[in-house]
Amino acid sequence: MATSEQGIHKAPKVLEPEVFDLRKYLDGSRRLVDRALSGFIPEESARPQTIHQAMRYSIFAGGKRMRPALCMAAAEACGAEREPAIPLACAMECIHTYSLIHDDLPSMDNDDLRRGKPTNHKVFGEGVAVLAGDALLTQAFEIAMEWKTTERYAHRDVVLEIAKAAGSRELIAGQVADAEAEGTPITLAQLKYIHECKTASLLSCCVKLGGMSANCTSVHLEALSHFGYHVGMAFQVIDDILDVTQTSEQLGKTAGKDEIAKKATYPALIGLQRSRDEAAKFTQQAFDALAPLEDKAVALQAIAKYLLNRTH
Ligand code: GRG
Repeated sequence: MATSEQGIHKAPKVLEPEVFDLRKYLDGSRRLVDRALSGFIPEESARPQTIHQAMRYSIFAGGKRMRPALCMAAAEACGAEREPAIPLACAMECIHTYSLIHDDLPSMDNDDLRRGKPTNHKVFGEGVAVLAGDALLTQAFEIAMEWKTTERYAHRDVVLEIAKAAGSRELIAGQVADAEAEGTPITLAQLKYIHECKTASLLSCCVKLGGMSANCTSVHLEALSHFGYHVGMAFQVIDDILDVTQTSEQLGKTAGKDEIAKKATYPALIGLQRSRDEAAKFTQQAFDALAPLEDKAVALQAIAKYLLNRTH
């Protein structure tokens, strides 16, 4: 019989909602990660109080916690429990939250609303918001060092993954290219590059870290990397769509900003329906990438499906 290691795989099974309770699963992941984050990030009373209040304000402002959920689900897909992946899941949520704080700054997108609350700089001032972002980025690496190494992966491997995904060739590259493209006509290929850097890299990193914390094989790591990339692309295309179709109340952040800022987005370039088709195509590619993991990837499949159909 053909095995995963030989590179011939069964197609992933189609999930039936009754066999997997995603709501319950995501609530469980959120509880695990929130409890751990609360222990990892200094208390509000720690000196100097302002910076710790600002860090905790944004990290506990009510984000969807999709990146930690994907990280932990990837660990399960490789045969481990969620728990060993928790430090890496928390580290990635810190990096994500830092990127949102900085993205909202007056010198960037200048936004007033995030996660349904006033943005960090609106509450703490611009200087503290910059520092809260910096501190969360640094905190991520401190937290990553709490992770227990496995036979195949050392701290060096996970730190390198995180640093690359958050660095000037990926996350920061996306932000720079995005800012430079504002108000200028760009091609779909250029937009795809922005989305890959700004969103898909970080999501792919989360999923790979989950696999690493389960001591996954290189075949599985490659599969997870492809899955994360395609889920990330679908996620950002859907984010573009929601900016046009939903209200600020529904999103917890200012809706319609892309059009006002003359940002290139999938709907602006190819229209809403084709954008929906593209998001569905990326999600299908994500499902296909899971084939080597066979039927252990139920949670990853369910999350990918949920992200395609999300409304906020
Ligand atoms: C270094 C000054 C400086 C800035 C860096 C890299 C960067 C700022 C910003 C990029 C961040 C960005 C807005 C990426 C887009 C990804 C995206 C759709 C984020 C929203 O993710 P959700 O919907 O948010 O998961 P929640 O709040 O639910 O966690």
